[in-house]
This record gives sequence, structure tokens and C-alpha cells, in this order.
Amino acid sequence: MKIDTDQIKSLNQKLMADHQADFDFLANRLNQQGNDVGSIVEKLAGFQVAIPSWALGAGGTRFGRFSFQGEPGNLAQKIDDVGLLQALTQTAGAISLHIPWDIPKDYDGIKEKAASLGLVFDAMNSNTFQDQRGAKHSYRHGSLSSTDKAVREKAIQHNVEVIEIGKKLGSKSLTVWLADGSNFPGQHNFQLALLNTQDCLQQIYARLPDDWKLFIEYKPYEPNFYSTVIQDWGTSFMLANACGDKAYTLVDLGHHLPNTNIEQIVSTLMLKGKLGGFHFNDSKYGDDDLTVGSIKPYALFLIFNALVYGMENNPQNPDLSWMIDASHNIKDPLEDLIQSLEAIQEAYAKALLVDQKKLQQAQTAHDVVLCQELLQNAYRTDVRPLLQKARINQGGAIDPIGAYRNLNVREQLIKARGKNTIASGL
Ligand SMILES: [Mn+2]
Repeated sequence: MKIDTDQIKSLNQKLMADHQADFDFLANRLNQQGNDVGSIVEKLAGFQVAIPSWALGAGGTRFGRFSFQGEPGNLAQKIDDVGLLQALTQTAGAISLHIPWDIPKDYDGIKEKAASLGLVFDAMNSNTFQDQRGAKHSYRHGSLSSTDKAVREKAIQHNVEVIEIGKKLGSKSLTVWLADGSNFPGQHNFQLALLNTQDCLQQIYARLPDDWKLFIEYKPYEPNFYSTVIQDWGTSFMLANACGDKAYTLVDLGHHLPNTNIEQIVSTLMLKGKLGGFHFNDSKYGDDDLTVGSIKPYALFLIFNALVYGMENNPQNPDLSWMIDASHNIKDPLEDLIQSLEAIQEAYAKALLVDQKKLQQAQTAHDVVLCQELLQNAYRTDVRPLLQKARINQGGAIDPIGAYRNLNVREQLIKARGKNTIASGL
């Protein structure tokens, strides 16, 4: 199914008067405080987040998976779903594919479909964390870090294939996340595992087209519980430096031990020009992959504050590749993603409200109280009318969740696809 702009317009009509009153009130206030509301709305409209192809179906846990009806059964349907998100939110202008789950059969058809929905192909994701059917060599004991040369070769070759597929789709980056690590003390020689990984990443990097980027994602634990080869940003940063200028660190919010200061990590990486990608989700305990902003919205705001500072002050750092990396165990995946997109925009808008000049003065004057006031005044502002304005300007919905429910999107997807379809992925 496809949502047309007239449907959205007519739903917006009913909410327009309230929106306008809210927006006028807020814009007036913010302009008086010295903000440029027009430019904030423009920045919000330009902020596009990639949706990963594996997030459109129900996610599972190791205890089970509860299928969500009407799930996309193939790549074309996944792209349709991202198209629905984009039509409603105007914030989801890209899709990030996972290989081998989403190898296109008809490249022209897939490209055409994406283009017709206003979508581009963001980073390609390789998979060396599970064996494919009939595989001759197993990743059971690691991939790029394996002590077995044949396994390492196979993992390198897979990444090269992912690059080739991405080239045909117009993608410009490869994200590598490794599950490599060990479960028990003594199982790994840490140095050998790291050296093997570095050597393999360099070989993959050598096959990267000139206008591509390599993103190296880190994670402290899981699926291995004693050690992980690329466990933290420092290891990723070191490996990216060992590869070259086109290699960057990728930060995933859920890939940190509890209470890690993620805003400080992104600040350091942007200062060094090495933050390439960013994955959104939220968590309470570990890599919980929950809806963005559902647990720690203030932490998200503080991270965005660091990101906005970096975007404005660090020309040495490239434009970031933004993606939602979440899993949907009990919510409708599309509703969950709409909530995440809203939370991302909200945190971004609030960060744009921080008076950086005043903050710097307060920092210099050691006025700790004022520093906190400046951050929290921005955080406490209800910026939702700005988000609505950005969406309206681009043909999106004032209330995306309301529109999704009003248009009976899930019911229509179930009617078209059936109750028993299962999206490929975890
Ligand atoms: Mn991730």
C-alpha cells in the first residue's frame, strides 16, 4: 500500500488550527529568545534517518518471537514499509540493507521502487555473525579474528560482496559489526584476535571505492560474555586509524556498559574527525534495542547537544550516517519506528535550542548553575510544534501515529500480505 499526500492533507486539516496556535506561540517565544525558528525548522526537515531493513518485522529474543501480522515478506515490501514511514514522517528518507538477508534479485526494480518513494540506500551491513545454509567454513569461533585463515578469507570475501551489492544500489558505505569474542578466560589470545581483525579490516578497506566510507561498530559484550574483540570506541578508533582516512568509528547507543558517558565519546570522536555513523535505540540494562527516547530521553538530548556542537564546530568530521537500530518485540514495528523518529527529532530540536554562546561564557566563568540552567531550559521546551511544522512543510503528517491508525495501515498490510508473513532478520 501507498499513502498519498491527499490523505495526509485531509487528516492534517482537522489538526491545523491547533497546530498553528501552538506553533505561533512557541515560535514567538523562541524568536524573542534569539533563536532563528525558520532555520531550526529547516534543519529538522533536512535531518534524515535510515531505517534498517531488519527492523520492519517483529524482533525476537532468545526466548521466542511473536510474529506481527502483515510483516514484509521480501525486500520490495520492506522498501514499501519505509516508504510509508517516510510519507508520514518525512524523516525516514533512507534504508539500510543487511546482506545476505536482503540481496536484491532485480536491482533496477528495487532502485526504481526506492526512488519512487523518495528513498536512498544508506550504509550496507555485512553479516559474519551467523552461518548461512551450506557454508563450508563456520563462524562459530569468530570471523575476521578467527585463528583459521580460511574462515578469515571467507569473511573478507563476504564484505567485498556486500560492497559490490551496495555499489549497484548507490550506497556509499559499509558498516562492519563483529560478534567475535570469547566466552571463557583463556579461550582467546587477545593480541592475536586483534591483529587478525586489523589485518582483515585493512584488506576490506583496500577494496573500498574511493567515495565510500567504512564504519567500524563496537559493542562491549553479547553474543560473547567474556571478551569482545572490538569492545569499545577506543578499539574501533584504533582500527579505523589503522585502515585509513575513509574508515570511521560507529557509535550505537545500546553498545555501552550502563552509565557510560556517550556524549563525551561522540565529542572526542568528532574532534578527531572520526565519527562516521550513529545508531539510535534506547536501553535500560544492556543492548535492549528499545524505542528511541523511551527510557532515557535526557541522555539522548545530552548526546544530541554534543552532536550539534560537533556538526557546527568540527568541519574535520564528515556528515554522519544516522540509523535506527532497534528491535520490536511487542509493538507494531512501524508504530515503534514512528515513535523513534519523533524522539530523535525532538532531541535534535532541543539541542538546537541550546544557546552555545551563553553556555561557553558560563563555562568560562565557572558558573556551574547557569550551565545546567541553559541545558535544562532547552530540554524543558516542548518543541513538538517545530517538528510538526517541519513535517507539514514537506507533506508529512502533523500526527504520524494518529494518521497511521486513522488510515488503518496495519489492517491493510495484513489484508495484502496475510497474517503469516515473516520478515527476514533476527
Ligand atoms: Mn548497531
